[in-house]
Amino acid sequence: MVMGILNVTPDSFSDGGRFQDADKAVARGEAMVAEGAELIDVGGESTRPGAVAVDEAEELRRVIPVVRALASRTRVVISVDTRKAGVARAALDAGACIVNDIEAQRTDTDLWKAVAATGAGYVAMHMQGTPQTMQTDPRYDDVVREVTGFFRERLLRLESCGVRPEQVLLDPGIGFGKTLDHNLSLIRGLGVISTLGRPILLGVSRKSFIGRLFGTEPDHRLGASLACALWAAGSGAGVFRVHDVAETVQALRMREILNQESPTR
Ligand code: 8Y7
Repeated sequence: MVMGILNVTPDSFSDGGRFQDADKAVARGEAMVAEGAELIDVGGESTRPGAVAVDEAEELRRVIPVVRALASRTRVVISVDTRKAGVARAALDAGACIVNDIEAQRTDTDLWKAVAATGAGYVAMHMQGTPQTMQTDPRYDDVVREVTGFFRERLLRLESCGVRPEQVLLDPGIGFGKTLDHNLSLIRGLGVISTLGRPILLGVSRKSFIGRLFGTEPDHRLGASLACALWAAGSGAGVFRVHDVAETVQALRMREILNQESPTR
């Protein structure tokens, strides 16, 4: 499945400032649905390395009108990308049904209680550190083992807060407190994470590790983004969080066709 990225932030790195206005954001969301996105991830806080924090009132102001409009105008599954329990609650109330939590290493359980109370989906993303500091010298002994262990422990802790494993998707958090080699190891190691038995969500689209490999700006990283998605689809990733919806849908569909043994048409 393809999850389209809908940033409603003035400072997001690849479509920064273009969809600040709620109407434009909704139109972009509808366009991604037309391109084949089965999920839309709406986010009002930039989490690129070094980005400044957004207060709750501002995040609500950005996100809620867009969630509400998309929920009333489309049947797409809406995910809210937030670290704040208050924003998660309001978005679930406005029609979202998944919380995308880049801070699944959290210690406060408020957001989990909202997920438990509503039965919503929950993306547990691994991050080492915080967006402000995560790219300063991230370290692991064995990144695949550590991230897998983190998920195993989180699933138990989530369950003790009333969030059933069936509600949870796992995401290794490419670029969140990881070097280039850590990112590559995690993509290569998705098969290990998938032994936990939960769906895997992967976000590689236009990320800076691709820029490091090929020396290209974000809007020239599509080839490698697609290659990662296809490769990952073969080792257990089931949901792809992307900017380029039509291209990713087409690539994944082509892979499916080639994997079928009998002729399709
Ligand atoms: C991811 C994400 C971002 C990701 C999940 C970007 C919000 C940076 N990346 N959420 N968010 N997984 N679950 O490049 O990889 O889109 S923001």
